[in-house]
Amino acid sequence: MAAGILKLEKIAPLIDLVVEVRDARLPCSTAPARLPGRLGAKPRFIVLNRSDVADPVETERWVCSLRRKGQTAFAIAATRPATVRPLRAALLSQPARGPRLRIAVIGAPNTGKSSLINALARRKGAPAQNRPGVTRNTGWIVLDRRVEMLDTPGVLEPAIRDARTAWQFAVCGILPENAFDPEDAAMHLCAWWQHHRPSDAPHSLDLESFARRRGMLTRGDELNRRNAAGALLREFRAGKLGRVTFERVDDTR
Ligand SMILES: Nc1nc2c(ncn2[C@@H]2O[C@H](COP(=O)(O)OP(=O)(O)OP(=O)(O)O)[C@@H](O)[C@H]2O)c(=O)[nH]1
Ligand SMILES: [Mg+2]
Repeated sequence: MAAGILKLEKIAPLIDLVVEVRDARLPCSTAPARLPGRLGAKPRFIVLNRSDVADPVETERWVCSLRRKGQTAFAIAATRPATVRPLRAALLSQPARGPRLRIAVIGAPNTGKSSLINALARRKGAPAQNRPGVTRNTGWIVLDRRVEMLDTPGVLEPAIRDARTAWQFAVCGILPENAFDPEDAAMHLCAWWQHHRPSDAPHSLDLESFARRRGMLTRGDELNRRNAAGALLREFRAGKLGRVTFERVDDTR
């Protein structure tokens, strides 16, 4: 991790612009606490990714709020290339200091940095997988004749300020799977769901009825809580339980 941050510091002088990728479900706490070295002083675009699984009204509010504060912000879903077009056009119109505009894509683990680069470059140049820690090295990827992008590993781990942020990181897939107990994370999500579930979510959420609906109970009506928790987290992450934003603009004012 420290070595990764050192690398970011070293590449800072080469960079014209930083694209900071955050999770649209946690737009506040997935912001890196501090950008290393001179990267913090570069022009920056803030990108709220995974907007396809976040509450669309909240995402719109976040983008407006960031723009009102003078920041350049976009909501995208890197896995849906059409949503990336306005960001791509804005990047291509940015001035470069040298023959090519050099952009670093940074952010927390598993927020979709490599997927974004692939969507912008319109090809699969950067390895992307659904677990944190996939990108291990930095690497340049050409976006067009005069723009290149640097994929970076998710070394800028955001601060886990409290127990709530910890379980929300766990359910959003930002923590490695071996860093939390899935049953515990699922229980927290079920408790949160009681008061905050999306208006179009048909059911309240508890492990047992979830497992029953999915036919996951054994013949003796026994619940394998670990398996049920794993399935529940997978469905949540894929947006199948509803589109959820944990951090609302109004809560952070
Ligand atoms: N639903 C949804 N999934 C996404 C989106 N963007 C990325 N993903 C998925 O999220 C997973 C992680 O994406 P990556 O692009 O590897 O994330 P990363 O930030 O590069 O991850 P590290 O390199 O490990 O830090 C992949 O399975 C992607 O398909 C999105 O906008 N919506
Ligand atoms: Mg990556």
